[in-house]
Amino acid sequence: MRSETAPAIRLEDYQPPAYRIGTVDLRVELAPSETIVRAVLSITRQDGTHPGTPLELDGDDLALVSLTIDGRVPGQDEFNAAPDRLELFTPPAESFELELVTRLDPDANTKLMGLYRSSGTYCTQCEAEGFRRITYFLDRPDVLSVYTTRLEAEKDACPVLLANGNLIEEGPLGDSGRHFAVWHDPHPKPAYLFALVAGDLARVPARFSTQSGNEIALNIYVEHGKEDRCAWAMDSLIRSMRWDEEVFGLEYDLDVFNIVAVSDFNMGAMENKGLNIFNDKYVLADPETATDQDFANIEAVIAHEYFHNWTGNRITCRDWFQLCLKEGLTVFRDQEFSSDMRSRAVKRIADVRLLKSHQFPEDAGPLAHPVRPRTYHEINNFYTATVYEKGAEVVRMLKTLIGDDAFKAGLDLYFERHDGDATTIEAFLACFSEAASTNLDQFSRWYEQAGTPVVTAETDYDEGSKTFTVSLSQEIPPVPGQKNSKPAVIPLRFGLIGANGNDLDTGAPEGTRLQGDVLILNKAHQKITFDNIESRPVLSLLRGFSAPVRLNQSLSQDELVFLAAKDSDPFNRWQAVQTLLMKDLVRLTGETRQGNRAAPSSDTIAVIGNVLTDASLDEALRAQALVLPSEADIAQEIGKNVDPDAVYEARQQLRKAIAGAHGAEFQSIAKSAMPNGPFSPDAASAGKRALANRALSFVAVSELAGAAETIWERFAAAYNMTDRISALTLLVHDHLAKEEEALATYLKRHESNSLAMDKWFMTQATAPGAETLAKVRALKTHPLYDAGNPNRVRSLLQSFATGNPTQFARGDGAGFELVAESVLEIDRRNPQVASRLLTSFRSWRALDPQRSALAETALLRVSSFENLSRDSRDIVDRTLQ
Ligand code: 0A1
Ligand code: ZN
Repeated sequence: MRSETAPAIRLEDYQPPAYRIGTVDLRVELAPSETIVRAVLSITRQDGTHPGTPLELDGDDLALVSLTIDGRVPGQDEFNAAPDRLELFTPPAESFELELVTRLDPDANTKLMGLYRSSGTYCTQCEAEGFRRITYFLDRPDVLSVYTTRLEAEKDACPVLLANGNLIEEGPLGDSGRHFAVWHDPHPKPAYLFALVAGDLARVPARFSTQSGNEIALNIYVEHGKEDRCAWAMDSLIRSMRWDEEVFGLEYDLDVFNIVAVSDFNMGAMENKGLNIFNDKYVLADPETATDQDFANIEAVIAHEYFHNWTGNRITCRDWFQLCLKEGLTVFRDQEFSSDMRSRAVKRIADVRLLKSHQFPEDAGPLAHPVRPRTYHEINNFYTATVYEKGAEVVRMLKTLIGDDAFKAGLDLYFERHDGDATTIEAFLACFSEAASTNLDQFSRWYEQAGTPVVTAETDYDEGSKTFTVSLSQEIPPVPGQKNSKPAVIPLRFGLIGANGNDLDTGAPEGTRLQGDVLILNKAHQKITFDNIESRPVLSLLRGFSAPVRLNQSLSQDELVFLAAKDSDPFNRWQAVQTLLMKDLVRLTGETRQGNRAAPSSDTIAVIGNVLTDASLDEALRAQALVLPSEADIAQEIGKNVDPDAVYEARQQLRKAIAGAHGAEFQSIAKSAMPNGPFSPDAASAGKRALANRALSFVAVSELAGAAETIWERFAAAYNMTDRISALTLLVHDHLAKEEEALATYLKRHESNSLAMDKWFMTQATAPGAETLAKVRALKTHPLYDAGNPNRVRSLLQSFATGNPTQFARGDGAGFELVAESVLEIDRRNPQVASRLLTSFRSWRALDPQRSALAETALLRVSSFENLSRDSRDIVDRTLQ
C-alpha cells in the first residue's frame, strides 16, 4: 500500500494560537540512548480564546514519561498523549504550568532533526519542526518564549555544555562524574531557534567590542585537532559584526556568540539564538584542504547566520509561509556583505549564475512555487532557491525601485516597528511603502506569482525623426496550478550606447516611468521613445541583472560583439559574452543531433581572444567570462526534447575550438597568472588562481604538445586545494594520462580529511563517460562512503544526479535507476536528504521522449514505495503531477 500524502497546510487557514507559552524551563539529562527531558511550560490562554478550549501540543515520535498540570497528575480522561500529539481536553485556568517529561534516543535519531549525535557530540536542529521531537510544544514560529536550559551530562564525555543565551550557572553534580550548566536566553524566541550542544570539543576564542561598547565573547567549537582551521571563519564573523553595525546600524545583543561545527548536518548552518550550529564544511578552512570557493562560501554563510540575529531572530516569521521574510532578506544582506568584501561585479555574476542554474529551472518545472507559497505538505521542502535566492532578488528590486534612501528608511522602520514580532511580508512591505510614500500592491505580486517572467525587447531607430523606440512586453509562462498571471513591476536598468562606446545622456522620455537609468515595466506591453538620438545606439538592457527575468532581446551578432567589448556595465559585458557562447552552443547541439559537423562562429572565438588580452578587466572577471555555460544551462536554454549527449558533444567542440585558437595565450596565462608566495584567500589572489585554472582547462583539451603533462605537473606541484582540485578534475573529466594515479595520490594525501574526501567522491561522480555509473555504484561500498553523513551522500549521489547530465540521464535509464534506488535507501534513514536528492528529477519532462519515459519509470518506482517519508512523497507527487 502506498503511503498517504500529508494534508495540505494553507496560508488562508492561518489562525493565531489559542495559547501562549511565556517561559520554558528545560532540564536535559543527556545520555546516548536515553536522554530525559523535563520541560516546565508556563501557559496562558490568549485573549479571545474560549475558556476550556482544548490545548493541542505538537509532537513527533515522542515518548511521554510523565505529565503534571500545576503540580497535579491528571486523570486518564483529561488528556491524550500520542507520539505526534498531546491534547489536554479542558485546561484548568487562564494560566497554568505544565510539566512534561519525555524520553529521547539521540543515537537512534538518523533524521538529524531534534536532538541527535554527530561524531559523539550531542546537538540539535529545530528548524522547521524539530523541537517537537524534544518535547511536546506549540511548535510554530508565532509562539515566542523565554528559555532557560539546564544541561546535565558526563563530565569526561561532555566537558562542553552549551545552549542559547548567556551562561548563568555551572558546576559538578556531587561526585557522580556528571556536571551541569544553566543557560538563560532573555530574548523571547520561537522553538525553531532553540539549540543545545554537549560534547568534548575544542574552543577557539576571540572578542568583539560593539559600537556602543559592549564586550562580546566569541567562540568557535570544533572537534579537537581542527582548531587551526577556524581562523578564516572567526575573521569572517568579526567582519560581519562590524559590517552590520556600519551598514545597517545593527548590534549584537547577548554576552556571548557561539558557533559549533558538526560533521553531520542536513543543511548549511542554523541561526539558533546565540548558538549557531554549522555544517563543518562552512567553518573549517585552510589552504591545504579548502578551495577559494570554500573560503568565499564560509565568509558568506558565517555572515548569513550572524545577520539572522536581526532578520529572523529578533524579527521572526508569523508562520512558515513567510519564510522568505527572513531568508530572502538575509540572503540579500549576505550578498551585499560579500560584495563589499570582494568585487561587486564578480559577486553579482556568481549570484546570477546560481539563480539561473538553480532557481530558474525550479520555477520552470513541476516544483515551481511563489516566493511566498500559499500551500505546503512538508515545510522542509520549501527551503528552496525560490524562497532564498529569488526572495533576495525581490528585496534587491525593491531597493532599485524606491531608491537607496527610501530603502534604508524602510528597513529602519521595519527594525523599529517589528523588533520582537513574528510578522508577515505585508507588514514588511508596509514599512517601505510608508517610507517611500508609494503603493507597493503591484510589486507584491513578486511574492504571489510563481514562474520567471519573460521580457521581450525590440528596438527601432527612425533616422528621420531621430527617435529610438524600445518596445517591451512581459509574460509569465504557464506554471502548474497558476492561472492568469498578472504583469509584474520590473525594474530594467539600461543604457543606450553610442558608436564610441559611451552611454548617451537620454533624459526622461515622455509618458514613461523612468528613474535615473531604470525603466519601469509594469504593463504587459509598453513602448518607450527616446528623442534627439543622433544615430542608432545599442540598447544594453537589464544591467546588473536588475530583475529575475528571462530577457528575450533581439540583438544582432554585431551588437552582441559590440556589447562584449564596450558595455560600461561589467555584468552586461559578461552577459554579452555568455549570450554569444550560448547561441553557438545551442546551434552546435542542434547540428550534432542531426549528425552534422559545424564550426563555432568566428565571432565567439574572437571575443574570447579579446577577453584574454583585455588588461582593463581584473583576473576574476576574465575568469568568469571564460566559464562556458554548463551542460545544464544549455539544456535549460534549449528547453524541450533535450539530448544531453548532443549537449555534451557541442560543448566539448566549442571548448576545443577555443583552445585551438588561443592555446598559446592560455598556456602563458596559466603560468603567469599563478600567484606565488604564501597563500592568501583574498579576492584578488583568488581571482588570479581562478584565471590560471580556467586557462588550464583549455590547455587540457588543446593539441599542444605536452598538455596532459602540464596538467599532471600542476596537480603534483599544487600547494593549495584550489589548484590541486582544478587539476585533478581536468585529469579525471578529460580522461588524461595518469587519471587513476592522480586519484590514488589524492586519496592517500587526504583520506583522513572528510571535507577533502567529499571532493574526491564528487570529482569521480561528475566525470563524463559511461564507466562512471559503475564507479559510483562501487563508491557506494567504499570504506569511506557513509550513508549517514549528508555531505558524503551529497558529494557522491547529489553531484552525480545534478552535475553529470549525460550519465544521470543515460539513454538506458541506469542513471535514473541508481538515483531512484538510492533515494529509497536514504529515505528510511534521513527523509530530508532523500527528498532533496529526489528533486534532481525536476526537469525530466524537458528531456527527449525516450529519456523522459525512463525518468518517469524511475519516479513511479519511488512513488509506489510503501512507507515513503512525507518529504519524499511530497516531492514525488509534485514531480509527477
Ligand atoms: N535557517 C537556516 C537553514 C536551515 C533550514 C532548515 C534546516 O533544517 C531543516 C536547517 C537549516 C539558514 O537559512 O541558514
Ligand atoms: Zn537563512
